[in-house]
Formats: sequence, structure tokens, C-alpha cells
Amino acid sequence: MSYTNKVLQETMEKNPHQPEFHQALSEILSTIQPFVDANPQYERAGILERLVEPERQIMFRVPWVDDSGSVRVNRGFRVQYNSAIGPFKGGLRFHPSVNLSIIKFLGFEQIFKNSLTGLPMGGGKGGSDFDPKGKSDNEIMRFCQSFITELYRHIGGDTDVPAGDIGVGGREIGYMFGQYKRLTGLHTAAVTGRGICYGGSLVRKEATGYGLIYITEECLNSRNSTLKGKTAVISGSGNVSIYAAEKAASLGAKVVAMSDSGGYVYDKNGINLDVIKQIKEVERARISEYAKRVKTAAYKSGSTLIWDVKCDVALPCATQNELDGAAAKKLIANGVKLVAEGANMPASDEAAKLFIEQGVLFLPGKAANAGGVAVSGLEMAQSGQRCFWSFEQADKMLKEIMVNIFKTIDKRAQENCAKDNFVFGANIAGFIKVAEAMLLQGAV
Ligand code: NDP
Ligand code: 2IT
Repeated sequence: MSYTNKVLQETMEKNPHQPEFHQALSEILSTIQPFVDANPQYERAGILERLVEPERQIMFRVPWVDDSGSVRVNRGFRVQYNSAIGPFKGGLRFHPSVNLSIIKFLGFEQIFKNSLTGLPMGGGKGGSDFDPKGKSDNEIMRFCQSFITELYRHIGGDTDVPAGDIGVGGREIGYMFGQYKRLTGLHTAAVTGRGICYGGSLVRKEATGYGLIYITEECLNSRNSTLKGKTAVISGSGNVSIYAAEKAASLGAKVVAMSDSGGYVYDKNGINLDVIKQIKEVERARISEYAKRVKTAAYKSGSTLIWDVKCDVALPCATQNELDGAAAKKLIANGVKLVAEGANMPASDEAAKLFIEQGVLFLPGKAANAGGVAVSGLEMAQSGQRCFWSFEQADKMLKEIMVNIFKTIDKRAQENCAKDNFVFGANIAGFIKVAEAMLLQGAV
């Protein structure tokens, strides 16, 4: 049995009942296998055994008081996966589905994503099974304060830097940063995605969505095409989806459908983003509202049915495994040309394989959604330098990083006779830098 397969099998046995973690693990290890087999120094140095085992996993109780005065308890997580190339870095997810398997798959992916950005950031992820839906501002604040009252001792600007993810945006980051500062007395970049008036970076809010479109456009340009005039479908209607839709429209694409966990809206005239922003960012309401306010739109319940909508470009930006094999077949039959993952692992294993086999340009999440963490890295850089960059400066850097990621993964794929297999290109390119850093630092 190959070294890679042995580590894969042992890791799955040692971590049972973690399907999302197994999925991410198996995708990465199976793609890097030929490369690892050809370089026996990795096995001697135990690189894979070290890579699959988080440096540290923290699970903790988060007690908080709801508005009726009752005490509630949630579970908090932080998985500090790999700090070979920089401090642990990665988001926090607040969603009832959160468990160790999900946090570990996200943390494992983050190692390679952060490596691809070219910035010095290791990989980590955290969160809680807390459900922010329907909670008052005060409940959110009390929860965030309690969460950080435990986590603060494990994080810091040079150790581990959390940020947002599903259910964690500017509001939650503000409450967590405030509590961190109060407990430590430190006004440092211990979290990113902070408000612009207290250490945040311009473009962080837009970064994941804009970055997704920058890499999509670069990929299309490299194949003599462009987003202009293309029809796009974007799942989700959160932070990533909204700013992906904004940038896609500004480059001349028509976004005809968006969704939330309840269902999707289709608007043949192109989605009116001002209405979406009002519903989602201001009112925190359901996307079905859109169809009540916009005459040309229709709402259908069932979020995954969004992949039935005919499009040239599909951008899954909601959650893991939201696009399965059947949805991929539908998209392919309807002539989809490019699929780029704004979310982490939204395409199931079967779906990703189908896209690659059928010649659909498929940009995996660890490359395509790296813009968010990249601008988090720029936020850390500005904090370190005590400076503040303009929107244009930060946006230009984001674009350069995304273009560079595309060139890197494209080149790696071509060099290894895997033309247009960007999953392969991204995994190899992300892995090489981390493995090199681990080799240089000895058996730690
Ligand atoms: P938000 O919380 O802002 O939005 C999440 C969106 O996805 C909502 O529309 C939500 O619908 C939908 N969604 C969440 N869970 C499910 C589910 N189980 N089934 C169907 N729909 C669901 O999160 P973000 O936009 O920040 O994150 C979206 C994805 O992008 C995630 O996979 C995240 O890991 C990834 N990502 C985020 C980055 C960031 O900077 N924020 C960076 C890189 C990747 P509803 O409101 O109904 O729950
Ligand atoms: O999945 C991700 O890359 C994020 N949620 C953003 C992480 C970050 O540290 O900005």
C-alpha cells in the first residue's frame, strides 16, 4: 500500500464518524499521492502523519443567558491545525450543524488555501453549534462574549487569528474583539474582519465574493472567454454570495438566481442586489421576501433546486455538499461552462469528478474562495504597520493575489500532465509550500 493510502486509512480509522473530514482528507491525499510517492523525503520526515493531525484541538462549554433569563449552553471549537507557514488563521462558524468533523474539514482545507495566497498564514478553524437565527442583538452579544471568554487565552495576533464564516459577520466580530480587548488589554489583530473604524481593512467584507469573480474571470480569459454576457447562478445570499453577485454583474454577467436554506429566487431580468442587501444585510429576513417585492421574480422552496436553473457559470456559495452528483449532471446537461466554489467543499466528490471529466472548468474552493482570508492577511499587515490602505490599494492587491493563484494552480496542473484539473493543481501547489516549511523546521 502506498504511503499516502496508509496514512489516509489510518487517519480515517482513528477519527471515526467524521464524514466531512474524511471527504476533505481523501480528496487531498488522493490527489497529492503521485507527487508524495515520487519524493520519499516526505515519508521519512512523517510529513503526512503530521499534516493530518491537528497541532491542537480545543472544545469548550459556552454558557450564555437568553432574553428570558434562562441559561443556555452551546459547544465551542477551535482546531489549530497547522502553523508551519504562519500563525493559525481561519474563520469561526456559528450554525446548529457545527461539529468536530465540520470544523476539522474546514481547518484542514484552510492549511492549503492559506498557503496558496502566498501570505504567511497557517490553517485553523473554529465555531459553535449556536444558531444565530432569531436571536436578539443582546443575545448575540452575550453569546460572543462568553465564547471569547474561553477562547481568548488560545488566540492572538501572532498565535491564532479567527475571522468570520457562516453566521459570523461584522456584528459578531465586533462583539468578540471588544471582549478580547477587555480581557487582554491588547488592541492587536487577534481577529480579522473588524470594523473599519477600529482596525479593519477596506475590501475585507467584499473580499471572498470579489476574489471569486477575479479568479473566475482570469480562468475564462486564459481560455479566451470572459464573464461578459454570461448567465450566472449563485447559491446562498450571505456575505460571499452578495459580493460575488455584485462583482459578477459589474463585469457584465447576468445573475439570475440566488438562494438561502429555504429556497431560491429566479429573476429573468437579473437579481436586483439592492433588494437582496436590504433583505439580508439590513432586515436579516428570508429570500422569499424578494419575490414579494420584485414583480419579475419567482420563489421556489428547496434550496438545492437552484441547480436546475440553466446557466453558463455556477457559483455555489452556501455550504458543504450543497451540489451533488445529480445537480452536477443537470448543470452539465444545461451547458454549464465553469463552476467555481465560493463556499468550502460545496461540490460533492461525485459532482467535482463529473465536472472535471466532462471538461467543465472547475475551480476548487481552496483556490477560488481564498480572497477572504487573503484580505484578512492584508488586515493583519496593516495592523502591524499601523497604517490604512485605500479601497483601491487593497482591491488591487486582492486581484493580484487571485490572478496569481490561478496562474499557480494552472501551471502545476499542466506540469503534472493534468491539464485543466485545478483540484490537482491547487492541492499540489498548496501542499508543497507547507511541506517545505515543515521539513525546514525539523520534527515538530
Ligand atoms: P453567511 O452566513 O453570510 O451566509 C451563508 C449563506 O448560505 C446563507 O444564505 C445561508 O442561508 C446559506 N446556508 C448556510 N447553511 C446552509 C445549509 N446547511 N443549507 C443551505 N443553505 C445554507 O456565510 P458566508 O457567506 O460567509 O459563507 C458561505 C460559504 O462561504 C461557507 O461555506 C463559508 O465557509 C465559505 N467562505 C466564507 C468566507 C468568508 O470570508 N465569509 C471565506 C471563504 C469561504 P440561511 O440564511 O437560510 O441559513
Ligand atoms: O473559509 C475561509 O477562508 C474564511 N471563512 C475566512 C477566514 C479568514 O481568516 O478570513
